[in-house]
Amino acid sequence: MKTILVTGSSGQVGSDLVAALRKQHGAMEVIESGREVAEQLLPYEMLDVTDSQRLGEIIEQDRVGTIYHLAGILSAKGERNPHLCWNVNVNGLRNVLEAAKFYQLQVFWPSSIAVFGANTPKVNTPQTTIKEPSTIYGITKVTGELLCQYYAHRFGVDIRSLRLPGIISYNTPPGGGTTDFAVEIFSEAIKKGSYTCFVRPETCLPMMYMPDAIKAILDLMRAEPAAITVRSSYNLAAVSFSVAELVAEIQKHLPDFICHYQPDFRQAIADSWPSVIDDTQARIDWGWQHSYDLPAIVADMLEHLSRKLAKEEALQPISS
Ligand code: AKB
Repeated sequence: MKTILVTGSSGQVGSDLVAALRKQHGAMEVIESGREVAEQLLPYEMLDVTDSQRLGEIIEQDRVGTIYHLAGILSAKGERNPHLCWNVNVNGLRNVLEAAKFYQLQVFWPSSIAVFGANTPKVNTPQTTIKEPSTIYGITKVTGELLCQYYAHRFGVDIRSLRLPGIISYNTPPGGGTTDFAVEIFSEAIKKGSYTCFVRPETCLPMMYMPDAIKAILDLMRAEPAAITVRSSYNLAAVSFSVAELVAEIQKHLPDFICHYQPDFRQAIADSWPSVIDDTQARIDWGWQHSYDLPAIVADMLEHLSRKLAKEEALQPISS
């Protein structure tokens, strides 16, 4: 039987996706990979995705049949280090696509709403529209989408992709995105009762709860190849809300919660992205449907995160 390799498996989406894949396929069939030396009981490989030789070795040695290629640098971190962002996001993806062509692998790769820019329609952003991103991250995602489409059409690689919105979750924090505020706000609300947000209250972006994101990835990968009419990347949507709306929803549970605002360079990135995405094509082609709206996300996040933070606090050593 062929195994599944997940790159960037310790990241926000990776950690939840690995758990879902292991439940579905068995713990030993899913191989995590990353750059950290990890003490692991379950299959784990050290991998820098820019190293094509190492990638090939893992594919051969572990009989890999599918790659979920999640390793990448997000928007805010990318602006701090554009060279690293290009190298990891574009050269890493190209290595995966070359390997997929050679070993006939199925591939999932996340694109992002960051492919859009200031000239894109902001509301009901269509599947096919202007893509002129202002960030290096967005540029790597547009390049990646074109590479995916090229490898699918020219070489028959079964590559599937989604333009992910901001993902909200409680297991693993996001690392270096513009939408990170929509995750950080929850732990700060519980721990401190206040949060200083790096974008303005009226900033409205497309968002999705992690269980919906995992369902979308698994549904897309299970769909019949003939149903996949988009080989660049599908628009994918669930909910859109402003920071002020998120704050108001949190205050229904924590009435004393206060949000302060101190916009930084991430405001310009958020302002360049759409606020509502049209994902009709995904709904038609492979039956995409989301489950969580804003009230459901907030209630579930606060419940799980409160439990997690209480457990972490109980495990803290008592200082003398
Ligand atoms: C980011 O903020 O960089 C990501 C994304 C929307 O791609 N969460």
